[in-house]
Amino acid sequence: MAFKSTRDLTKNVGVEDLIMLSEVTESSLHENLKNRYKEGLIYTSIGPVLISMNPYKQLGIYGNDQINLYKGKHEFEIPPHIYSIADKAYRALRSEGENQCIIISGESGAGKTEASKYIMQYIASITGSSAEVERVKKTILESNPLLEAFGNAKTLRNNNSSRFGKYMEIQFNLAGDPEGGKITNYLLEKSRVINQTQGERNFHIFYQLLKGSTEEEKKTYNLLSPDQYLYLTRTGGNGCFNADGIDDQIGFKQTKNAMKVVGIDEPLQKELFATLSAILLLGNLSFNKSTSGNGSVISDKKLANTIASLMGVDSNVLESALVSRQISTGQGARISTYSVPQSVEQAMYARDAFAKATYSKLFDFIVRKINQSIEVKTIGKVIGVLDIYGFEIFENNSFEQFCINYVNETLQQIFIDLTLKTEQEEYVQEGITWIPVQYINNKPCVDLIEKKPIGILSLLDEECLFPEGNDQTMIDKLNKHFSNHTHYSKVERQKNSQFIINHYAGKVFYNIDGFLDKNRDTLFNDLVSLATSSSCSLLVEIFKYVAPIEVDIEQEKKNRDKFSKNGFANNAAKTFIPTDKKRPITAGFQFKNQVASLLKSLYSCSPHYVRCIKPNSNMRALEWDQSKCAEQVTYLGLFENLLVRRAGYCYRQTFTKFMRRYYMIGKSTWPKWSGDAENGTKLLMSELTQNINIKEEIQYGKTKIFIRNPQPLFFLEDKRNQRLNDLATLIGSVWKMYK
Ligand code: AOV
Ligand code: MG
Repeated sequence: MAFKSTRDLTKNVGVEDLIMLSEVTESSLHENLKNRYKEGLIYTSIGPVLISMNPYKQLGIYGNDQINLYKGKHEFEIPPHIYSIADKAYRALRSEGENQCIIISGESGAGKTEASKYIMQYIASITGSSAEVERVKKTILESNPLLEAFGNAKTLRNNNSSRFGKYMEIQFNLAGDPEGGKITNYLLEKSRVINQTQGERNFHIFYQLLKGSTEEEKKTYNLLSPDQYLYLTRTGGNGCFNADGIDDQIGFKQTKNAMKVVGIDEPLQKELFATLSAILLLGNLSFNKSTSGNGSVISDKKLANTIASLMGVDSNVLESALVSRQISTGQGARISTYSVPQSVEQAMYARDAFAKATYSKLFDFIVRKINQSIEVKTIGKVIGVLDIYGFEIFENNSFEQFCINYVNETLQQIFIDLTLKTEQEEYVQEGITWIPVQYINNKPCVDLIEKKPIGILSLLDEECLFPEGNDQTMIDKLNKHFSNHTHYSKVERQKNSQFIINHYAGKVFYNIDGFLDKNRDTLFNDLVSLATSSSCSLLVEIFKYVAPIEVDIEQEKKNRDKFSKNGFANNAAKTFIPTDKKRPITAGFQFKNQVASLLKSLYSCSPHYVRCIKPNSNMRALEWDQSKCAEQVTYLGLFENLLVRRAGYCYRQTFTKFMRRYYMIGKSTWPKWSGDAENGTKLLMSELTQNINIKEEIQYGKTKIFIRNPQPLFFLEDKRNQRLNDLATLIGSVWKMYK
């Protein structure tokens, strides 16, 4: 059986739980992980935290056989596995009746999305099978390929990289079966629609559509070949159309099938594909300087007609929405509107903004469709699985990396907070004495980013409201406010367009270029009206939809008062804070709200952690790059995690379960202990510790025994094995006697 061989191997290859390391050093931690990884043992734990190392090959460790092995088992009975975490969360949900969340973190390509899929697969296969439960499970599972088609892309780091964050909650009924769920998506990297780094691709769906469509579909949607689109080839004419391990034609079939499952029927699919085609064609639309005045005109009217007909809009209206802008002045009855011609650059900007907005609104729409089909009206307990883009340090880090790293910073804070908090709370509850462990607190860094009114995001919003605000004024402001901040550094260079944040995971140089623009996220009203005038119901729907955002006006007003009293940026205070809900919502503001509400959900759950490691940058099977791994071990805080776990008590178990396992090794508790489990445990331990001096290693809580170091545990386990062997020999000889 696969499981047996896994366990046998682990006996020789390091320890399954790092708390069992006899020598607690960083190098022994690395050595242990490395040796296990090389043997294909990709899972190791630190107490309740699961470390998962990407093997970059199929190991045959997932599937029904393994699922059955892990079903209902406690983690100490069985080697660490992603199924074990899933099972633990599910068991806790049922036995404790509390919401659970599984937080998966790690850098790009470390295996987060794969892990989240195994968790879903596990939950789906251990739960019931009424027709409705089956439908819900199928929808949840099929939402994956669909969201991956629209939200994943080949990057230099991962051929199937998630370019959005996802929190998937599954709600269970009283029988413990999934009755529905909800997906929350975070900040899609929509800039990818119009441009990609060399060697990367646009979102998978575009290639699926272009390669997987029938001849007839190609005609219907006016599809070209991938090399004919500027949005797919802008990177120096060196477009990348294929991704190893990804079959776009099969992908297209799966996407269509998944659409059907989540309730996107064929007519709607057609509108969707036509819109995707229009987005791609928009990129080919170019503009000329108009002969009269300083405006611009579309160069290729035929192309404009094709796009307009795919989008169900009037071609002239499309042109005027791109090459001119309506501006309103005055108030009430005296409002007057006039049209401002746009330069060629401005028209191109509007075109790209329109393509990006349409795509990201489509993505949100798909998430809404999935949610509608698994929506539940009742309130039940949930398991949430968080699979969010990992920490990113690129050569050129922009607003997207800033947001991604900000959310990772807050997740790290939760990890520190909750791993230590739960630990400490348990000691208090059980009445155990212990010395609190010091740890690095990254709250100041989170504050630097999100604190109101003087945090980077607030200052950015403020700068976006000044008509004369630009990237340069922004960086001056940052340097002025934060030059003494421990997590901020100024870059003294001739160009001065960068700033540095000292994140928990390392120093990141951010390039300010484009920050204001991306934060403003402007889409001129002309384009919104154009889309809502469409005869295509999909376009109308996605552009009409306004996401509900909780704006805490009262809190903001208070901040404004404090803000003006302190005398900071007084003239900003007049415009900065909304007096009604009409303030333009910036991308940063929206993201910050989403992060806040995510944190609120996570804090209300019992957390489980999966820390993913990417062992090499070449995506090569079972190859271990020492310095890369060491880097990740450091910033995932694994060694610290281990120290905390060790500084406390590495083993804790209820008296009852302890007795169930070890009663056989005590003189007075063998062959049967019928007394109270607490007394039994104490009696057993006092017998065993008569000769060895480990008394100070043990504490008795109210319901549990705590053991500080693993040595006594090894001792207990040895004794138990000895006893089992003796018994086996005894039974064997009795058996022989009878034969
Ligand atoms: P990520 O989600 O952490 O990156 P993925 O889960 O997409 O990373 O994993 C990247 C690739 O590694 C997958 O496509 C698989 O080929 C391989 N892989 C990961 N986990 C396993 C596993 N357990 N067994 C076999 N192969 C695996 V990102 O979304 O880029 O942050 O943004
Ligand atoms: Mg991913």
